[in-house]
Amino acid sequence: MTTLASTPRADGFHMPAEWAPHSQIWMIWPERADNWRLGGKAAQAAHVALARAIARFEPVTVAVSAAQYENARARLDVPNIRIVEMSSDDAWMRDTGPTFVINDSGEVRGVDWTFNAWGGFNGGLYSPWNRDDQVASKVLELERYARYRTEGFVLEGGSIHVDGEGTVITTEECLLNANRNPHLDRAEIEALLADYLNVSKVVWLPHGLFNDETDGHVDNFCCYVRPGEVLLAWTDDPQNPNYSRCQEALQVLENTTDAQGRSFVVHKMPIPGPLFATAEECEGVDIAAGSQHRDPSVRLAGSYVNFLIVNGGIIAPSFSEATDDAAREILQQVFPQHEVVMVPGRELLLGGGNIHCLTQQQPAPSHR
Ligand code: KQY
Repeated sequence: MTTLASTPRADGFHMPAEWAPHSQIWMIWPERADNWRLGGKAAQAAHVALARAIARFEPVTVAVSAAQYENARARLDVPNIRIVEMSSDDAWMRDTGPTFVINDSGEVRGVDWTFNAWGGFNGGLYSPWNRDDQVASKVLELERYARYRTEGFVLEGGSIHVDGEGTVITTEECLLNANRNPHLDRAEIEALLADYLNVSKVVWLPHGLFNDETDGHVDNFCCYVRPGEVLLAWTDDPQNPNYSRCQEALQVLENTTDAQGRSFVVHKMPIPGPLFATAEECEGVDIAAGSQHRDPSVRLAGSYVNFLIVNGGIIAPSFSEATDDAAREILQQVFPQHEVVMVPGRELLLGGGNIHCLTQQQPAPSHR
């Protein structure tokens, strides 16, 4: 595999928006018993439903351990789904997989960010994480794509959203957190985002969603629906712990412009819940040193914003909540050309994230 010493920006590559055409979606089979209850069995069933929903629109590759290979292969026996054997520490392909970049000739490469399990030994979610940190490199090797490695610069794919036209949205809570890159200040981080995503404007939201396990990933809180338009998780309830987070994000978005000088149009998406794990659900998660303790009193960071755009479709989580119908209507309204498909998201949420966190889109190379 070729690892390049230059940067995407220097080489004329940029991260395309999620709505640009894909060649496939990457996922990882969940089996970590100290994260997914009942040895991962409930989450595996949810993954099967998710992968099958995506495969209606585009090919899916699911990375799976040797131990689970036969099981995953049998349960995902669908023509559009490829299974490859790959080691990992958990299933969060958004954060451990590559961020794909493309140039004007349609050539694709990948950025392999340094990964530290969402905070290393300062609030990270598990240890070790070396196999997760190898996932991006393995994906790029399978695809024969050249790799840019940001050795020492920690970033997860769920902490950024781009419009493909020069703007990235992220959160201060995550990227400026001392448990990611304490050796870098805001300006230095902006410079690295400019180099590796090829953006010229960074929009900093102060926080992500309350109690998100990732220190406020933007992909659970605010996302692009098209250039200049975003969907923001929203509550009007001052008692909701997200109230001030929503207000301050809206303030930022209403008082800034993007790389092209556009003001933002902000669509509001209701936050479901409050959602909590049951005592039984918590009981089903293995206890292990260094892993998160599960507690039924801890509010889950459920969000409809954690959806994936696929070729012609929107794959969004449902939570069996009264807000599910409104969420579907909003998604259909902001994506009138896409078919909105909702899949059950509760089991995914119990593991600490949702559909966007668990998937990574690979842009289609264009042959000009
Ligand atoms: O991107 C994400 N939401 C990953 C969260 C990891 C949670 C592990 N319990």
